[in-house]
Amino acid sequence: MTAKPRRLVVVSNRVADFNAKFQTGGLAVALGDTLKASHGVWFGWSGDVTEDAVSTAPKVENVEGLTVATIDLTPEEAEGYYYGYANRCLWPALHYRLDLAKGNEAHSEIYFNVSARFADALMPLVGPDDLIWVHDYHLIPLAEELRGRGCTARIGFFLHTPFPSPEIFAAVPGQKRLGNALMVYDVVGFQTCSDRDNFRRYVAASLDGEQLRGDRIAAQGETTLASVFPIGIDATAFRKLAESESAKGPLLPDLGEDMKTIIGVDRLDYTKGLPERLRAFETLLEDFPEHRGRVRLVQVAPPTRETLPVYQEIREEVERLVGRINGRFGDLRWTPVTYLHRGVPQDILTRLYRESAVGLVTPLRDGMNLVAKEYVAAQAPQDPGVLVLSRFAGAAEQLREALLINPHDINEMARALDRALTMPRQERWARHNRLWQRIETYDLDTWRDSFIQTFAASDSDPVNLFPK
Ligand code: GDG
Repeated sequence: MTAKPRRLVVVSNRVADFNAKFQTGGLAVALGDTLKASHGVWFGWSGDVTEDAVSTAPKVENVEGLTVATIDLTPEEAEGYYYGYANRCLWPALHYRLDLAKGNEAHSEIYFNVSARFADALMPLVGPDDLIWVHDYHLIPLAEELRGRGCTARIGFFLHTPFPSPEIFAAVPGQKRLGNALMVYDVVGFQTCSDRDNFRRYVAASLDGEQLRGDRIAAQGETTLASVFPIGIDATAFRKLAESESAKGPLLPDLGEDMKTIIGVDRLDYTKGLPERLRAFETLLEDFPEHRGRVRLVQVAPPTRETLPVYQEIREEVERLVGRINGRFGDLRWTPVTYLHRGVPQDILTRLYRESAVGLVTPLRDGMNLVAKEYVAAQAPQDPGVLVLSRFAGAAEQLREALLINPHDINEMARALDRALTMPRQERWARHNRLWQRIETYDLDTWRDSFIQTFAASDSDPVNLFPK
């Protein structure tokens, strides 16, 4: 049986920057290569804000066979859709922070209208045999808008964030419209079983839906497939990079053989549990004085969404805690916390992971958390470090051999840090081995391919994204 040639069309809030000297985002690499090979399309917001955005045609460029199409947003759209409903209402609510979720009807109207604008611009670029893959919470209404314009292509959606418990989602302003819009997709993909189950329960409770066979659910006259596709990393490439980088010698200043490093890498977002992490490190130094002068925390925290006040507040809190710990415990030789409020290049990051005895990942909620996987992949297999991981990161469903902690329990975290810093090599090795196997098996290619195959599953033909 010959496979029907298919083209992949990826839609996300922003498109990858293909003019950048090197790609840092894993998604850009994984999807970029597939898109180039299938002569696909990547569509999204250019990142530019212009007064006449609505009347301007999309910018279309060709990058090695891939069509990159972008539109600008007006200042009102950027404010209402991106900074407003998406990041001030949906992002906190999806991470269980209803206290921070600011409902604003004007913003949610603009959010829905931006999906309509995306659909207008996308329609001339897509055909009936395309697979349209929409990413993340910014664009939930897109399938509904495309269908309303007569689009018959298959449309799938992947949520990179958690899907919260139904009681939380039911409290999101505009939730019914969102829930109904999700049901229009042919496939709705989640990071974890718990996210999928939350969605199922929400559909049953709030949309009078029902579960059909397997992952298929029905509500409001629509049926969709709600399935789990845990996102991964390019584990082999990461391990290779870490090996070649570590051959360059140590990156961190040599403070003697006894000095161990704990590494944290996170956008400076309130979901990542940074204050809790710093308090746990402080408690470690308080309750386990034997570690004083023998451990340092290196925290890389690049800025994100800085114009929103809640992000300015979290930055101030983090900086206050770093100053307090360093002032309280540091001496002329030893600075307990090294804090970088900026991004570092990929090669440096990989070396930092490799040189650190502990990877500390403490989100209060996280869709998956790729840093956890990258830390594991970067370890020297014979003498690996220990991953300390929040139970509330999606990654905890897969990475069960990490030291799993509750980031709200500062003392438990401090004890886990002590255990990680003193863990015998045999146990480190055994845990790492299992973690590595899972990361290598469920890598980025597996994620992409399993989504794409499921997505086209109702076709009798196998999918062929690479026509001759
Ligand atoms: C969302 C979801 C989900 C960070 N700092 C630097 C740097 N990074 C890279 C990391 C990692 C990526 O950014 C962050 O990914 P995470 O998964 O940890 O978190 P989010 O940004 O919140 O991502 C999340 C993800 O989407 C994918 O579905 O896992 O739950 O929230 O790759 O390495 N990279 C470099 N320098 C830095 O300073 N080079």
